[in-house]
Amino acid sequence: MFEKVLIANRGEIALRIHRACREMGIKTVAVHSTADAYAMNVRLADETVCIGPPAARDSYLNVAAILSAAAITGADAIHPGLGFLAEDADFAATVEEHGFAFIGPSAEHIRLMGNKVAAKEAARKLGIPTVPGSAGAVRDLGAAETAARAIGYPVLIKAAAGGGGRGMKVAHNAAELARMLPIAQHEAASFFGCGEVYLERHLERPRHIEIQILGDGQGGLIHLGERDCSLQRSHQKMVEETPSPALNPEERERLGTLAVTALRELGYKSAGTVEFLYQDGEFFFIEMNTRLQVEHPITEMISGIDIVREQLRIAAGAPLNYRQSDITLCGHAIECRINAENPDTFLPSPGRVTDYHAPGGLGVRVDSALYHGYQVPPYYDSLIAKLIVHGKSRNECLMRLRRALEEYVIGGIETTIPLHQRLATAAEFIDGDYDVHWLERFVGNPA
Ligand code: MV4
Repeated sequence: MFEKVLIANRGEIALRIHRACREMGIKTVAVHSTADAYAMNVRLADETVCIGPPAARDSYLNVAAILSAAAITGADAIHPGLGFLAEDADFAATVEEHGFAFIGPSAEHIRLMGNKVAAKEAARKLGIPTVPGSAGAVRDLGAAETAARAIGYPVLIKAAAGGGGRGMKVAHNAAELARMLPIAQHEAASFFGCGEVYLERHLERPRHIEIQILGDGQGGLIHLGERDCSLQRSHQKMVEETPSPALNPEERERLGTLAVTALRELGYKSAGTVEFLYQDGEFFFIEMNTRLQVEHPITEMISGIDIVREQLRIAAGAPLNYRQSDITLCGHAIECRINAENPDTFLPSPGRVTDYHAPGGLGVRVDSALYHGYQVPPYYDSLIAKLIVHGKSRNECLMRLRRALEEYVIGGIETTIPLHQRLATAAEFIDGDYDVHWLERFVGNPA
């Protein structure tokens, strides 16, 4: 096992990774920007290295500074966390070239899944159903019109280098396609540095269901069930739950077997998530995330498996300790993402935390690097805490969630806790009756 791991991230996820390392007797190195000098993950780390000014491109995305910090501290391995460099194939390759272990999948698999056209083609070849769409990227309007006629309108234009929904456009007919294609291509080029776009049939009211995978790259590969991540606004997930209230046991089994068979054939290593749209009893692959995800704790709560610990073991060359038949998914879990934002306008609300009291009790977990007196910096993502609750049934979980949200005190800044309180009593949420558009209607559009 590694002796010392450098955590190339910040905030709650850096703390989450630190916790797994400490439990395994691994020393940690926290790298941080000047804005994060007093962060909890930095305070707890065995060693710390300041890698630059607040702007992420000069610190958390500064590859030379991170590698230098790893060399100076004698780290064996680097965990990228999520966001920042976590899905940068060149970073993964560079880390290994410099003699450190990269705690994640192979650079080749990160690169494959980073291009959504290539990922979809790979998924199709591995027997995973995909959304009907163009055969790869569409070069010009002629090719796009031919593809759209075959798919049937409405179609969705997506960027090959995109993901997470940025830059998508719906076209309801040939005229809209002609108008939007050049805009989509131009936006793709400027947002993602690659102008390639592709078309898919537009599913109008899907749910977003994803499945958690763990592979050891040595033939061992299991899934830990699905997560329903349909509750999002502006492509930011707000609440996730597992199991999905939409699936019956047969559908769950079918999805699990599908994902496991495909990724075992690919020889996938580390934690990964296969994303599907689900509508009218059918699953369609859309993307794969080759990293730890924000919502991984709900899977940990129902599986009892520490996903970060498994990532560390796998990166150190250990085979998976579990077969699929060893995995029992137990009860129900829900995560609320708490952001330092005004709960009505969603405008960021950085500043000093003047009161802090986290909820506790049976079935309650809080993943957060907040503390009394902490100054939330204005430079980064506004996620400040994740409240995760577990219960024997979905109903027990919902009751516990309302109780925990009531206990949670974060003073001095605005947070989305009041919005979560409102959501936790909404009939459609209680009934599990929602698709990917429901939350946006529920919160209204403040913009
Ligand atoms: C779609 C879709 C409908 N039809 N693809 C948005 C995020 C990106 N990962 C995929 N997304 C979508 N792809 C087809 N063919 C609707 C969405 C979508 C969505 C998906 C998941 C979660 C929230 C969403 C919100 C709006 C649109």
